[in-house]
Amino acid sequence: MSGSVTFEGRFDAQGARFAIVAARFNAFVVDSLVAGAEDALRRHGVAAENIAHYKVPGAWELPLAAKKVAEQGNFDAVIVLGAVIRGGTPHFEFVAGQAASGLMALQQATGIPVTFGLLTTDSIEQAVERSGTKAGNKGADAAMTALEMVSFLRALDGNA
Ligand code: INI
Repeated sequence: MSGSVTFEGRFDAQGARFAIVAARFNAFVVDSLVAGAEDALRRHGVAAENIAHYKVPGAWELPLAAKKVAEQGNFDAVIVLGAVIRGGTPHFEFVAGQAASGLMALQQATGIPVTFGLLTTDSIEQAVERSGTKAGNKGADAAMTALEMVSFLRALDGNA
């Protein structure tokens, strides 16, 4: 008996509300991430009315949109979904890098889980693989992480 205590989340967050903020750019991939996220939440007991969807043009717009949504105070977690696919110019690095750092800064500033379902891939094939084919669905993964983090924060607060 070590007497130690482990705080850990479960995939269960009764009554929690989730925002799914998604980019429209590369919609053929992102729509599958959104569907995967919604499906994961619903199959883990989240009611449809506790899930709200938001869409913005591209990954660059995700941090601002997620910030405004988080600041409304209506959600326990924000799930951010998009796909930045490398092209022949440095554009990819700017968009993906700034989106990632904006989202991390947002999570730290608000204390609300902001999960990172933004694919950053070298090819369209890699993006397709991660949006519901052979490498799983990163939208579903981001949703599961949101669920676990809400539960984790509740455990820390003594409300689990
Ligand atoms: N936005 C994406 O979400 N994915 C991309 O791959 C992408 N590329 O490659 O350009 C992209 N660009 C658009 C960007 O996010 C903004 O919407 C645009 O620059 C206007 O601010």
